[in-house]
Amino acid sequence: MAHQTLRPELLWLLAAFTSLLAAGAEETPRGDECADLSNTTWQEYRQQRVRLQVQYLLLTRRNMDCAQMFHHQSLADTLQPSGFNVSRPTKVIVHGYRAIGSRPSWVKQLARALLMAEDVNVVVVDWVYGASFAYNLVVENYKEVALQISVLINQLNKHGCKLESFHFVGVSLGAHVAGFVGTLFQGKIGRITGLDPAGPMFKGADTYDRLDASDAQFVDAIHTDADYFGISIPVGHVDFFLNGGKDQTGCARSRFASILVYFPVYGYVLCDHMRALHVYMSALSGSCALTGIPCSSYEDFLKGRCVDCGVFGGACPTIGLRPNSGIRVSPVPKEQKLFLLTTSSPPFCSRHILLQLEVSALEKSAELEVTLTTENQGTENQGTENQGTGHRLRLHTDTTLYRAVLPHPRPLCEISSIRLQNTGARFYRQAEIHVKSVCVSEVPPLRREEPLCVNNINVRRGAAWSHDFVQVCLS
Ligand SMILES: *[C@@H]1O[C@H](CO)[C@@H](O)[C@H](O)[C@H]1NC(C)=O
Ligand SMILES: CC(=O)N[C@H]1CO[C@H](CO)[C@@H](O)[C@@H]1O
Repeated sequence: MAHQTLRPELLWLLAAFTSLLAAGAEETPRGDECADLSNTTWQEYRQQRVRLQVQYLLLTRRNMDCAQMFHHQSLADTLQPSGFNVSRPTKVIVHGYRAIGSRPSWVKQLARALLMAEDVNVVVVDWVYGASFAYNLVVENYKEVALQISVLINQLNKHGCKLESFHFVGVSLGAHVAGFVGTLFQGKIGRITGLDPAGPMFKGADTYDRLDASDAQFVDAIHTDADYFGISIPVGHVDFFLNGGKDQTGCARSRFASILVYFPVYGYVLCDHMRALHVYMSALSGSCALTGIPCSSYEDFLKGRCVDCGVFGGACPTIGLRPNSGIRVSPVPKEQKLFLLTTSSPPFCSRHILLQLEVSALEKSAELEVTLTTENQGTENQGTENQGTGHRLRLHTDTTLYRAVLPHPRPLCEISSIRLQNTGARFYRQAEIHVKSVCVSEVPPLRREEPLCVNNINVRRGAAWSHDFVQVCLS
């Protein structure tokens, strides 16, 4: 495995410091009969050295909020008393690196979201002991954890669970653990979903050592922190890169500043990284579709060069539990990069509006601010950060045609007005922009929906121009 930029001594320091904050954190009261993930402290860790202590929790619709320990022994004769039903598919949740040895607080939420969506067995892999403190040591553990999980899967397989009925959901480093389980079963596992699969020490790794499309019959991944904790390369059949896969809306811009100022608030540093998990949980609730558009790069996507899902026969892949993410072509393409824009809060869904602009040749460069508004402002309390702020488009002297994909919280049919402002108030800027046409349409295109267009407008410097659309949404 290629050892990359991460410095172990830095992580030890981080671990030592954060363990001071660990005591009492993330502890919630619980009934004695319910099992929970382990937690460990720095002291315990030092006394025990690296002990994996992998254990499993089981949740089903019968006990959605009260996990049971799921022992190997309970598999000896019959599974029924445990509540595990071999006729149902099984979701396996694998958490990732735990810097401070605390139990991941999101596990129950994810298990619940999975159970609400489908009547399944949810098995939670608890490897908090092996996953805590020094990242480089944890990375040494992950294959051993995968090996232990494979023993459990083998036993369940003997009891009648088909390999294709298993769906692993791995978060961060957990995605690579799931990937290695997949490798051990020669890709016969049904599905692996990687939620921002870990990047440090994995990006340059051989596909044998990291999650890749050969690890399961279908592998999907969501990328939200590709420039830091996450991996930047596609690792599945489909790879959703949210907002380009690096910086998420509503998360701190400057990593350096966020570490210095908010370091004790661990979650803040991980905002981008954990966004994949939160978006996935939201997608499971099915309140709105998170649809990815295939494109070779984020830049091309933003420039409106990729506007449909022709490669998939027209149906765009969605985040969530649909088989093969909704792809019906066969064979499913590999390492397909998909792009989508999201809002900063649940349910995160954003519409993609394609703006097409044609101007008369300019003598000087210019800047045009485009704002789309929705009539019923009152109903829009979710993800309105793109509302009203406008999108700045740089206009150059050498081109007259512009395309851009903009996020918008509401569908095209609800857009009630478009506003253009010539914001080039500084020197050497075009005084008046003659817009031959400006059109907005939705990406991917909806059937029977014509673009909204306005032709022949002069937009003077400083003064705003706006136009109201009269339209209704067909249900
Ligand atoms: C197991 O699942 C199957 C299929 O969903 C169902 O028909 C059966 O009743 C379940 N068995 C038990 C004991 O719940
Ligand atoms: C840090 C922390 O959460 N410690 C808890 C770990 O779990 C034991 C019992 O399982 C608790 O007693 C600790 O308080």
